Amino acid sequence: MPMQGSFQDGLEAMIAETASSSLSTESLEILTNVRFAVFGLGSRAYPNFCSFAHIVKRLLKSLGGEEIHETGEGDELCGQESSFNEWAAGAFKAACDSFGIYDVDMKAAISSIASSAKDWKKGLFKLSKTPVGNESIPEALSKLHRKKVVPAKCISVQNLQSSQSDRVTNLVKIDRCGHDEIMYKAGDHLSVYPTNEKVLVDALLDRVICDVGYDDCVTMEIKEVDKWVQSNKIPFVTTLRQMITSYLDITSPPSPKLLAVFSEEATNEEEKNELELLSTDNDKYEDWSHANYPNIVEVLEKFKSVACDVTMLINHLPLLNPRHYSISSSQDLHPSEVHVTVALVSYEIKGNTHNGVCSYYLSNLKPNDVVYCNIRKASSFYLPTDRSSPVIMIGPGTGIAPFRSFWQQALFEHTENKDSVKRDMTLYFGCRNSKHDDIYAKETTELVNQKILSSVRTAYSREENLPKTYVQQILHQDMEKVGETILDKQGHVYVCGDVTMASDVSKMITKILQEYAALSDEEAKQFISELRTSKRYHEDIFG
Ligand code: 2AM
Repeated sequence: MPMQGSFQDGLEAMIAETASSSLSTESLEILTNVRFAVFGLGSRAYPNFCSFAHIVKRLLKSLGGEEIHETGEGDELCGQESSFNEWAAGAFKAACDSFGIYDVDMKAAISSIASSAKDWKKGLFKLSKTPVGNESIPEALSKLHRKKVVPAKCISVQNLQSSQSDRVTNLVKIDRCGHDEIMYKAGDHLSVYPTNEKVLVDALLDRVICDVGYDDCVTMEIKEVDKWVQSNKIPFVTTLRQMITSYLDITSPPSPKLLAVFSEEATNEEEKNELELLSTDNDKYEDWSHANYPNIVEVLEKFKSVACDVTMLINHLPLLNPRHYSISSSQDLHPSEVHVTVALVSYEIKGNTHNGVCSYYLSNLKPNDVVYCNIRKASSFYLPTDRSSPVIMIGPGTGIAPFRSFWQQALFEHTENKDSVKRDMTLYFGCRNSKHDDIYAKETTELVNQKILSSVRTAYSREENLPKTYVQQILHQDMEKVGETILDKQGHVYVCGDVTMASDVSKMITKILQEYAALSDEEAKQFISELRTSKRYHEDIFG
């Protein structure tokens, strides 16, 4: 999204301040006068694509550093891996030139830098059976993700949409089981470590070549010169079934690098050539992976002649990452629980059903099932500490999720001390239809009656006999109140939901400020930029 100078500057100042304040004096000293190159990761669907990388670059330059290779950008929506490979090759060459290193095998070195996986060759990796018992799942997840993961328990899963709706949104209640790692504040995220669908796991196990049993305790080893050592990829004892169920991502489309290995291992010439083309032609790869979003099982089903050694797969598959959900409960109100609101993702591509890994996993949980989780802290998406600051919450669809934690928190505050200042909280919600997906209508009506919520304004986009309405139109209808809250009462604005909605809402608030206070377009944008910098305009956005 093109950014206005003023807004960009405000944002940069904020991120730069965070970056430098997070670095200790010693680390700043270490980073003085270094030769460096930066590569940023991000998604072009979001504003401020790769901003952080450019800010780090400027910070290092301001500390006297010399940038030896142009900053690279990797867009997760398109060609991230190939952008990185190209950048890494250039950065490595620049580093060799800069440090006067001439006697290196440039091609081999670049190929090993530009790949997260070690090159797989027959005989270089093996799975060894071991009498040692398996690592426990939370310990294993903690090692893989370098953050303590703990076992919680499912209390209930309740579909909030009507039974006639063709979509599912679940309220999932989880027992924290007393773990400190699941202590949270309203606004934080719950990170859930899901498992892959059993049908996919079984299909993959049936397809791979391996000489150990699926349920044998094994370690993955790699040959280094003349001895076998444990591979870093899965650095503990586990079973093949467990690896594929809990630790490896088997649903994202295979990377070009893995397709290149498949091409080498295909015995059918046509398949070999097609795989080679996909692995080397970035445009073809992007078209193919966007059109089909094929998982590894579908790819191996299509390319039947590929001899798929299981160690090759383990080496190349990415880790199964946790999914982060805005928390929908207040820990003060429910000390032993944490709730999330999750839309079930399920769609068909060319006759194949694809389910979202974690939404499907959560949807199928039964009471008492173990769920591995921890907390991801919000950067500033918290209720104002000053309870007299009015709050505007904007969250269509599952964007409403964190606001349930806010109103529960307000309810707790009021129950705890009836004389304390009551917050002024207005909710702007959007859904298709009052009958099917007005998911928290009953709860919020009750809270309005109790005067915990000042008002709830709902935009119905597909209501019978009513024009299509989005939250931003209702915000415009409420211009006086919105303008007054933001400009005159030092209020806070919270927006949660998808990136397009968040951008449309931000434009509408700019327009409202212009009309309410007779500001120019530039002045209104500048004002929003200041709101963000002063942490009065908060966004929790997902793709
Ligand atoms: P729609 O599906 O009818 O287009 C929750 O998803 C609600 O947000 C739905 O009512 C959806 O409407 C609506 N929505 C979709 N795009 C939006 C946007 N850009 N801004 C605001 N609301 C949007």
